[in-house]
Amino acid sequence: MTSSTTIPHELIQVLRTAQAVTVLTGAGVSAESGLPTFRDAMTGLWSAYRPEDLATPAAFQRQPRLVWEWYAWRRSLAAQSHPNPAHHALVAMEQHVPAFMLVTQNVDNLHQRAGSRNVIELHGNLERVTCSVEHVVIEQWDAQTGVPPACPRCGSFLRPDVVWFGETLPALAFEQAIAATTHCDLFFSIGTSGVVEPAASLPRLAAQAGAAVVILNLDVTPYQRDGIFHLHGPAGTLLPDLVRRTWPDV
Ligand code: BJW
Repeated sequence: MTSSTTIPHELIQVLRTAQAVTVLTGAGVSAESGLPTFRDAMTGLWSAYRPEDLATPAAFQRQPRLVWEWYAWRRSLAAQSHPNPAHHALVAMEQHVPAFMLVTQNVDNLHQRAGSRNVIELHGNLERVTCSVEHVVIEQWDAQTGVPPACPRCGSFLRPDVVWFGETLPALAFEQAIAATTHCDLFFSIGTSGVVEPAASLPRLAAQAGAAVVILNLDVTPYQRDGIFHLHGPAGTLLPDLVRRTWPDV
């Protein structure tokens, strides 16, 4: 369809009449809140840290203290940040679309804090911790029991409730994401590099199921092909613009 930094009129028409919209988000949506992405060459987390040292079950087994402390730092960064205009625009979009689902890879909780209601967390949420053995969410624990702290039920290490490389995604969340992807008229992929599976396959799945697809990113992404709207620019500018032009009352 088109590749542009301005919003195509055709997209505004499609969004205005869509009955079901599904949005996949990645770290780029939170970049304008001051949170680092993963793969930016200069500022991305993986430019300073190796994923295999921090975001795998083997890393946690080898160096549980290091992994726990890295996630504690990330949790405090997220807690100090605020939702940006991209998060708020998605809240407004949800309020105007009959069936809306937000599928996020982000663990920073900013969509939820902005007020998005139908949110599927594909990669977990930094605000929760689980027992590393029993995998149950633990609400309260004693920080004096060590780093990482001990599970109050069984004494095993606690861990962040996020999905590391080599782990499967939460089954229900993934099923719901597939259903929302294959039953929408319009699918957005926003601020994600589209390299981490299985989330990376969702835009293709949506297109195969007949949805119009929008890829919104600062950069060129793997989905450069015909039949897709490409919006290049910051989500914090383009999304509010799209929402305002689609529903001028906003
Ligand atoms: C902006 C912007 C602005 C910036 N505006 N845009 C099939 C093929 C190959 C490999 C695999 C496969 N299936 C499974 C795998 C293995 C693996 C995988 O995908 N590896 C690839 C990297 C090769 N996947 C898994 O292991 C997954 N599990 C799984 O599939 O289980 C089944 C299975 C197991 C074992 C073997 C086979 C199958 C689990 C993946 C878990 C990912 N976890 C992480 C960490 C979460 C916790 C934490 O936060 O620490 O999730 S990794 C990290 O990447 C994080 C993110 O959610 C995820 C995606 O990153 P995202 O969001 O796309 O960020 P970036 O930085 O990559 O991109 C940001 C984008 O924003 C850029 O494009 C910018 O341009 C843009 N941007 N500012 C608009 N203002």
